[in-house]
Amino acid sequence: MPNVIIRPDWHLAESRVTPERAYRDRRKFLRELGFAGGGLLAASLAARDAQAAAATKLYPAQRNVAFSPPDLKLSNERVFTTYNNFYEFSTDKEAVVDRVDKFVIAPWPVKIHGLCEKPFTADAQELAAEFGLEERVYRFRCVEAWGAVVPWTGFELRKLLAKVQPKAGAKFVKFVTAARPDQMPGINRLRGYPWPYTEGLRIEEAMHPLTMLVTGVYGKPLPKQNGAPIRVVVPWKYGYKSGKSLVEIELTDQQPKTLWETLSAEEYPFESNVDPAKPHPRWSQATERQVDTGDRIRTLPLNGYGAQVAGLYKK
Ligand SMILES: Nc1nc2c(c(=O)[nH]1)N[C@H]1C(S)=C(S)[C@@H](COP(=O)(O)O)O[C@H]1N2
Ligand SMILES: [Mo]
Repeated sequence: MPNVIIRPDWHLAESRVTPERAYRDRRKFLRELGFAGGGLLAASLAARDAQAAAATKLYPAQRNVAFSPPDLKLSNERVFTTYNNFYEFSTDKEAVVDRVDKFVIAPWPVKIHGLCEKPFTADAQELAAEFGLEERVYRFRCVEAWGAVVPWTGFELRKLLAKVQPKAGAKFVKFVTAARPDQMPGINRLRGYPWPYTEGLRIEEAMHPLTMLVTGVYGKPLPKQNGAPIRVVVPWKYGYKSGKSLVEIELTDQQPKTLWETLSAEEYPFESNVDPAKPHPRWSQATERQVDTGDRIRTLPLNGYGAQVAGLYKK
């Protein structure tokens, strides 16, 4: 090995590739978490390690009791985190966890753009540090008639939207998730699917305080199979609205075409609020099987969040 350091193309000073403000915020973030030092940032790989280490300091986050009903009993962590719908890896829920090894989740730039005054791009870790994390215990209801009670760690999406300042014409928020055939073996098996997995909300739904960007679960950073490093969670809608491993959030004036709506609009319409009175074309939605105990419980309208969100749907 010749004793020369070859700088790869990507080795640019961070201050040259990152908008100045984002760069300063990141320095502040690392300093606050005890990873001070300009030299560290210049060495981007070291900074990355530091970020990963710093990230774990953000967990567990304090539980927000106002958003965590005391009567909800958490689903078993091992069961919930190994029973996954993540078709980019596998359609077999119990196999997803064994197929995520090659999935690289850091660094992870997320682009927030579209019809807004202040678009920006920031790493998922920086977003977690900037907006602050809290834990909330939410019900989770998959369209396939299973459910769980999950302690998510994250922050309200509306905080991020406020930062980019949506323009008046912004009526919808589109979520785009990672699609990397080399790291996600399920994509090659479902070639006919309109990848990337995309989802969307009306802007009023996205701005609702219940809608979270989630970076952790069960008091730890999100495991890859649950959508690391950042996903959205919309607890009153069927689980597929909660896109995993987000790379882009776009404000738009058009209702986004979602992956599931494109595949089967009658079965998976855009709105998709949990509704026990409205059966899926192929099965009832009146009850749900709890994923860990196997107990069958009655499904609640708007998944039990009617008091908070019914106002969004007044005609
Ligand atoms: N990118 C992506 N996001 C996704 C999915 C997916 O296949 N790919 N599945 C959805 C469905 S159907 C459900 S029920 C939830 C499952 O999330 P969990 O594995 O964390 O329980 O993720 C949703 N988000
Ligand atoms: Mo689902």
